[in-house]
Amino acid sequence: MIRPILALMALALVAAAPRSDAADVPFPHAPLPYPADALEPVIDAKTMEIHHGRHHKAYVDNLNAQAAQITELAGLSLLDLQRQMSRFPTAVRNNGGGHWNHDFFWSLMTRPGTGGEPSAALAAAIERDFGDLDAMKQAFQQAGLTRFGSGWAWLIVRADGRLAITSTPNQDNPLMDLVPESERGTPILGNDVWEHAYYLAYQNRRGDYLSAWWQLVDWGRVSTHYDRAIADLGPTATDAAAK
Ligand code: MN3
Repeated sequence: MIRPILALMALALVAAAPRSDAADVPFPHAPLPYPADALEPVIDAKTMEIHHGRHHKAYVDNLNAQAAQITELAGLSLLDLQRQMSRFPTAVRNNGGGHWNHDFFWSLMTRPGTGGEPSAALAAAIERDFGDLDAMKQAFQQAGLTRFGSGWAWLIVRADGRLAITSTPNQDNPLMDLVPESERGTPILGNDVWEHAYYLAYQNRRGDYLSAWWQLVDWGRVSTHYDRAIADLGPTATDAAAK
């Protein structure tokens, strides 16, 4: 009779876990915006299923568990949480960052070769700040490649309206108020360089993953993020960047 008892215990554990797929949690876990195999062959379906369904879900479940303990956390939007992260414990930093970073990451990708090109405004800003698109890509890949251990590579709009490449460890991101000033800004593009993002298909070849990943980038989406980041800064920063 041990077997049915164990099964019942397992069911009870499942029922007690925070349900991040439910609509009534402060921080819901949205489904992927495309089928898990949509990004093949650059990112395989199995990697996407594990990455979204287990890694990302764990961040969301943990964040909701913390929101049940910390009342003021449940009242914040995910974006506002990033900007006030220094007020909260490390577990919120890791899981709240992990949730925002992955939501952002899924939204930036689309079927290989269908992501178009940067808008005229973004292309002009890339030329101004990097020389050309290839130079920006090289700098971005270098940031991802040289991030020791786990973390993210980012293309950000800085407070002065200029573009910059940064990298953050773990699940930090450039929105967080506890990230050094030199790394801070509004992300318009980001790539996950944790091994869980690429290891099944690329093993230790992070550089191959980083260079193949460009096939997935939805430049329409990145351009929209750029426009919003510039609009949020207001006309003064745009003028300063143009000089
Ligand atoms: Mn990840």
